Amino acid sequence: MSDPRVGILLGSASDQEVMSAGAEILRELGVPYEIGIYSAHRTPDRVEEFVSQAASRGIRVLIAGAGAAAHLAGAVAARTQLPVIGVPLAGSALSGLDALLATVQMPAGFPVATMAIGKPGAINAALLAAQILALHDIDLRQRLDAWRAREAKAAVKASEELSKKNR
Ligand code: RP5
Repeated sequence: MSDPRVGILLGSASDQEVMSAGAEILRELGVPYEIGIYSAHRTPDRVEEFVSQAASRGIRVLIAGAGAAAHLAGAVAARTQLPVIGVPLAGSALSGLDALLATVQMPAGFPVATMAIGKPGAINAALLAAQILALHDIDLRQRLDAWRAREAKAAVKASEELSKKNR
């Protein structure tokens, strides 16, 4: 794959399973990405290093997935003008509501585009990142169209099977 255009940051190794659903979508769409564990509290210097070099390395969108107090996306947004997409993750005693509020409630000035909690959020983050890149990439736009067409076809097929079973 060529140089990464999307950087996916995970707050912890425990976020891997859910966030890899987004990585899979980027792979399907042929969007080069890189993924790594960058904790805002355990390894803040590593976050700083990665984010400060991201734009000059060709990365155009950052996705940050974290759970619990979930300050990762905000910490990333504080350090870059690249668009930052936050994915709040469940797993804590509050099932992701804590992460949702921490991610979505950024004070004015440092936007984080916040997705749904968990796997749907990870998938939508990848699709939104691809859509941002597709603004300047007609081939990617076509691959996104094809992706949506496949989704529509699968929904119609599921509906037909459901009708058949209930005849
Ligand atoms: C957050 O706390 C991580 O993003 C993870 O979702 C949650 C729990 O992390 P671990 O204690 O499993 O490393 O920082």
